[in-house]
Amino acid sequence: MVTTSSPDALKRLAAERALDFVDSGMRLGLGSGSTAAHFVAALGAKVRAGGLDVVGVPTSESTRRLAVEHGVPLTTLEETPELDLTVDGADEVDGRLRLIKGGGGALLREKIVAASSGRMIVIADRSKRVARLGRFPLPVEVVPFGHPSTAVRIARALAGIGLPTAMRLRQGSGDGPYRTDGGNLIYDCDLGEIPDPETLDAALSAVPGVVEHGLFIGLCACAIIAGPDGIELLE
Ligand code: ABF
Repeated sequence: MVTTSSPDALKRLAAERALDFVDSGMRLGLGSGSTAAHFVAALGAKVRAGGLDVVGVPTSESTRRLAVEHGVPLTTLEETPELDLTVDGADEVDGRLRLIKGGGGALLREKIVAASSGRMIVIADRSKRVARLGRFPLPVEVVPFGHPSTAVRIARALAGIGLPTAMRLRQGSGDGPYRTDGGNLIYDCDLGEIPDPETLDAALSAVPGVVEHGLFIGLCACAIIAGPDGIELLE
């Protein structure tokens, strides 16, 4: 039975609240994952009812399909390089609105779309709110070329700032490794706790072969966190 405190009901609650931040004429970034899917569905319902004139840039192929299904008009960053607002989920959110994202594998497009937006709002249930980032394995997206060698250099970069070096190449649902929408691979890093996300951000970004990582710092302006006792807005 779905109650108002089931994780999915809380995700829907946060997603529906995000509609309050959407105005007609906006160019939107559409996030990925189950929370963002609730937002796309709610947005589509409002568009179809004739109450909202917006265009969206999806952050993944699955969100693109969902947006089409729900009647959300789409554009691309090629046609529309600057967006007004992105609404997306997250795997972890700390009190300074720093995020871990990429559990769903869409981190590269999610970061490009968020960075192209005037504002990014994260929607999440309370389980995503953490005091310190890092319990969720940090996804690091790498190009396939020479990836075991890139993994060695990621481990060195982690060790260089005193972090654990355990990581796993993400596996796909069939044979072989998981492939992102861009055809890249993901290493999930078990860091436990990240004392200094900014230093880690810089260290990972400096590794040749790393395309992107799941730390989102300075991108999120507001988080809508839904818990059994109501909604908390972090700004
Ligand atoms: C996307 O979906 C990702 O960045 C994150 O990994 C995931 C969150 O998933 P869910 O909303 O399904 O919990 O936002």
